[in-house]
Amino acid sequence: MLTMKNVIREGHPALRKRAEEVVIPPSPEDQQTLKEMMEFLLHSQEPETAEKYDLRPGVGLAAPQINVSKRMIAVRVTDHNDELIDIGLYNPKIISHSIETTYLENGEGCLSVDRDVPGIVPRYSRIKVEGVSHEGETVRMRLKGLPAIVFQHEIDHLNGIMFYDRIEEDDPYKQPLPPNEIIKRNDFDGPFT
Ligand code: LHY
Ligand code: NI
Repeated sequence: MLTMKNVIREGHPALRKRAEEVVIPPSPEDQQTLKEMMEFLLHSQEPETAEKYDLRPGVGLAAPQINVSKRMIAVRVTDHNDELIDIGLYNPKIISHSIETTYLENGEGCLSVDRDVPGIVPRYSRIKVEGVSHEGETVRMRLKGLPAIVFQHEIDHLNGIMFYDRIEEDDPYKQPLPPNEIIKRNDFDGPFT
């Protein structure tokens, strides 16, 4: 079982690498890794399990964060219709995106970052992601709101990008252009409300 001990922290070089494509069909080893990543998110969102194993609640995890430099992500987040998006993807890719940008009002955090980094992290409001599901099928997903932000955060990890790289250094609260919507995390259910 994965715990916070398996999550590498900022400063570790693996977080700055471009992760390798996963060969499809995925090997049993890659399948096991992705399964454990999905289980980690589930455990982190169950209060008793999270307390027992001292897990930080999470809605997304990328393989490089457990020191596996491969293009795999797990996401477990509730959308604006209260529908659970619970998915593991190999080789996820943003195939199109809105011009409109968005950001989380209270900023972003990261399971690999043990400090608060305040500021606006501009993200696309809407994205289309293509990838290969845990079941081995090519899937395309249209995402907006918090799920769109989480997928962008996780896909960034596959490219060695940390959320704070996107914060304007000399003016962290500078409003991004063009006009954007602001998302309050508590507009959503889940571990953060
Ligand atoms: N997990 C963060 C988490 O709290 C993802 C996240 C995304 C936080 C967007 C805030 C905004 O679940 C990770 O750091 N995964 O990489
Ligand atoms: Ni992160």
